[in-house]
Amino acid sequence: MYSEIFNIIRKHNEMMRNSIPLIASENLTSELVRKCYLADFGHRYAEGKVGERYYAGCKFIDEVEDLAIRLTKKLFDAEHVNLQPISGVVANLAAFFALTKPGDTVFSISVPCGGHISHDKISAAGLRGLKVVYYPFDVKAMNLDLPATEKLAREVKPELFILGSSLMLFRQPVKEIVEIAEEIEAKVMFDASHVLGLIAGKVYPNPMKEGADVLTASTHKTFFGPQRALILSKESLAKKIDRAVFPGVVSNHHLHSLAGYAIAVMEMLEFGEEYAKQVVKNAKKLAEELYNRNYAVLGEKFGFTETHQIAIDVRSLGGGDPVARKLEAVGIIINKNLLPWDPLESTANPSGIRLGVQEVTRLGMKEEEMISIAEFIDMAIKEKKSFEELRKEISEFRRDFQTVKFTFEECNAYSEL
Ligand code: DSN
Repeated sequence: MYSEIFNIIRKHNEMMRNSIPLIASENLTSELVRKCYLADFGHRYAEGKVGERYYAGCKFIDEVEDLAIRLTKKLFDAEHVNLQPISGVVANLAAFFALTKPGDTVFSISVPCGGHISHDKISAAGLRGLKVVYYPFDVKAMNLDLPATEKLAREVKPELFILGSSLMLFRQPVKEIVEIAEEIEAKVMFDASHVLGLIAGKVYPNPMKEGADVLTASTHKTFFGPQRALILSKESLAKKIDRAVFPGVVSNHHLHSLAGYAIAVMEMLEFGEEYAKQVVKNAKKLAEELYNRNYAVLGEKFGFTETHQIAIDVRSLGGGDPVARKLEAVGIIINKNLLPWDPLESTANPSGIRLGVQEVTRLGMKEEEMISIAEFIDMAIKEKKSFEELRKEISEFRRDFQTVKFTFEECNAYSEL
């Protein structure tokens, strides 16, 4: 019976090895990171802080967590680091517990404008009992409407400003929001899940250096880590953050991925700048190539993107759902995405699609390959060739890109069982 599971995994690996992976929240880990998954750590418990555990047997887990904290501090020049949240939503929930009380008001970017669900009432912000007010949003600039935000903030006086999004094409005005926050004695939190690797690679400004109080992030989108999360904060908030994480929202943290995370930080320290630069170059190139093929790529006036992401309005092509399905049929994996004018009810078939180039960049692709990807996307959407033919061509195209780069020991991207 168990072999059935392995067969399914093999089929999945086979599918991914022959596809063009463009989901903006995913990435590949190196062999070194993956090896750590199999260590005994994953069978153990390590509640509490390094050196103050509630379980015996944590001596070596302490050494790894302590090293991972020190490396993370170095990478982000951070005052305080907590590596125990097991996911981005859990990190956000902990930050809300540390920074707010029930009934407080927060400013959030709405989900159609790119905000993450955990910043909203239906998820973590709602669980903490927070009142959510949406930032005024400038759709053309795909960014906050700063003058309108300033005016609204003085009227509403929120306790917390939440920045960072799931659809984030451009740099958000952290410094300017910090100035407003200081004036009304509010805090600023930046959810860097999507751009953590770009911050590490110094192509996206570090929000903590711009005055944010707290940074939360998952570690596996543009970052090289396995799936987990972290919180950086000012030293003055360290106790509150640590208490909110444990015993607040985490008991044991996920030790199977702790050592792999430490390796990912080392990879970022060594290769992060080169990788992040290439990610942004690739995103700009792919956006430009699609725009030149008459796709309604957002952010044209601002160079399309400053991150790993591209957003396209595909209403004229039937909407995000049929477009994503067509692309999946030829092996191009993307997600349908709400765009700012979409009502929440349109999630089944929103106006847009979102593409991310971080994973193909980690596979070694550069600008030249972005031209090929744009051509494949165009041929699939406009059905210029049969899906079968395109699937074969994409598979052939992928043959030269099977190895995880920007690591100490390059490895096959999809390990065989
Ligand atoms: N919202 C998911 C994404 O950006 O794909 C992450 O939680």
